[in-house]
Amino acid sequence: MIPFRTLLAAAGATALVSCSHAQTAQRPAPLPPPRDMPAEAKAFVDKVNKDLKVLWTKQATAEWVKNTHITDDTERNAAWANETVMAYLSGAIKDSLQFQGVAGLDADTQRMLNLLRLSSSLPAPSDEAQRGELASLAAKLEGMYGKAKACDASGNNCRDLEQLSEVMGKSRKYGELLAAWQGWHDTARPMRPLYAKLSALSNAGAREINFQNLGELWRSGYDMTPAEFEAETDRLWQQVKPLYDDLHCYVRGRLQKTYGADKVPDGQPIPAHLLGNMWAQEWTNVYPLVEPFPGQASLDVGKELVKQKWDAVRMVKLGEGFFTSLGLKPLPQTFYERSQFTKPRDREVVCHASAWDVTYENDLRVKMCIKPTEEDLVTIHHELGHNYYYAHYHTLPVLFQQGANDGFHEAIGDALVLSVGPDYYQKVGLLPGKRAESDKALINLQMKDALERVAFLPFGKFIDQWRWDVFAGKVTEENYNAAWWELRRKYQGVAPPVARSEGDFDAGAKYHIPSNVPYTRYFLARILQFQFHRALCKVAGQTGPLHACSVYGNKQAGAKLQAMLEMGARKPWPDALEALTGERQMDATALLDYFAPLQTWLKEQNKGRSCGW
Ligand code: X8Z
Ligand code: ZN
Repeated sequence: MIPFRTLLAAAGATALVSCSHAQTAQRPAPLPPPRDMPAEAKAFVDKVNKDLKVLWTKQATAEWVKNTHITDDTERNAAWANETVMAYLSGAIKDSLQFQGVAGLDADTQRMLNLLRLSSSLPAPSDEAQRGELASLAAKLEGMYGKAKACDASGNNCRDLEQLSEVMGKSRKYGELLAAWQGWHDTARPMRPLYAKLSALSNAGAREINFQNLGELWRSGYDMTPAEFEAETDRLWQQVKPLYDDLHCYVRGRLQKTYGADKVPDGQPIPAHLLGNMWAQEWTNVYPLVEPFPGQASLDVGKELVKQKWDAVRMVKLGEGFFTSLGLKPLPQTFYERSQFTKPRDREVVCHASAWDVTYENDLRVKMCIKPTEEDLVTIHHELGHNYYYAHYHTLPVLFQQGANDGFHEAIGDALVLSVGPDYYQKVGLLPGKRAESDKALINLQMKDALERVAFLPFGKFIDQWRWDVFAGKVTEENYNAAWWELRRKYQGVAPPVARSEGDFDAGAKYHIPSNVPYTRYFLARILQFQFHRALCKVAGQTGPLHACSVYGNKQAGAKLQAMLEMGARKPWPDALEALTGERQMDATALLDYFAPLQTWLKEQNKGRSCGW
């Protein structure tokens, strides 16, 4: 395949020959016909779409193989494929600049030109050696994360992230939690210099395509200016912060009862290893410690999954069943043949869950290391949300094969899980016995939901706050770790359980940093999913409180959802949002409505406490 810029160069050479001929002729040769720029632009994006489909398929194939079997060879192979894509994109994006500001472009062409410039979250410099270095750094960092293990001082008794996460979720022993936390965070220390180089090189790549830095490129993907987008995320955070503060205050009070006020003092951030999760991003695992009404009905789906010996395929089929209940098509049979559902015993893999369309033609897969837990059941729905988005837009040109914005992609599966409650679990046999309906049971349920979805909000916000500052040069390698903890303290109200230094690289202990996946998408998704849920409930004709609504089995809701999924990235995201919800702004009022009963209860509980940190 010939990259488009090679063709352009050839055309340019021809024009030069005829020009020199004109100088020697008796009569001036007729002027070349004026360029039809709109038509050229259209032809250009057509060609780019075709080229990218081939290149991205090769890249995704190499990435799939690497992610499901990490070796030096598969890493190198993936790095090569990435390098080829990087080289093509830096050429094509530069070529596309000739169409900037050209009048008369059709809307699709104009949009695809913009999307092309934003299409890589890791743009490379045009210098070949630098590009090669960037590609190999990216592959290496992701591999380091995937293979990382915490071993004891003698190098024995190694534990991987899955094992350490189990400790983080289940143990209530301060020291045991600390060892698991510290063990994992130590694995990221060697990533620090590699990450510094990776950000310098991709920043240089971003500058070559006229962004001030990589953060500006990332913030440009939202149909508004980067500054407007940053202000928008701040506005959304301010909408939800009071609810987070109420939850933080209550949870800290309860953790005090378990670990003592000396370990969890009032007015101070919570030690980051006590919240049931390696990154304190979702707190569901501490539910038993904070349960509002012990003994009242609550869900323990994990226990049932284990008791009834559910395997991974059965869990995935349950997830698929939610989507088909809405009238969406079953997943292709190849999905079940090609996916990785469980962790292979005999090789290293990247366990962090992801969803794929390897050929951009409905070759759907998930890659997970599923265990019979409620957390994994929720993640399955999340991943299938990605797969169903892919399934609905795979006939569009590849530049449109994306979510309306990346937050939309992350929100689909989660929005459907908002319809999953006791009724649903009872129907599918995961909640045996009679279920109680009472105000107390509702608060228990909402608490569990909030530990997942409300606790996450500041985490979703601060990660890119850190990276935006790194890319802008406000945070340098000398203060990576200090800046990381400053933001965690400010947004999450958590603190490191032991002193940290600039020898540590705690950011690297979170998948999306070494893998270079932008993170604001998850913050947006936690807000959008409630907006989607509210809209789907309205279509389904449900008029009760938002937390009580379920759209399971509702075909009208399904049709409305499909109409948005089919748009892909063809239209600006406010158009897609309007198609589903009638609204054109991201807005957290749906989330606040949903949690209104819990927030009232929390405020009551927190009376007389000194909240904040
Ligand atoms: O990375 C993910 C998904 C894949 S897109 C499993 N999530 C974020 C995380 O794990 O940090 C989903 C929730 C937030
Ligand atoms: Zn996702």
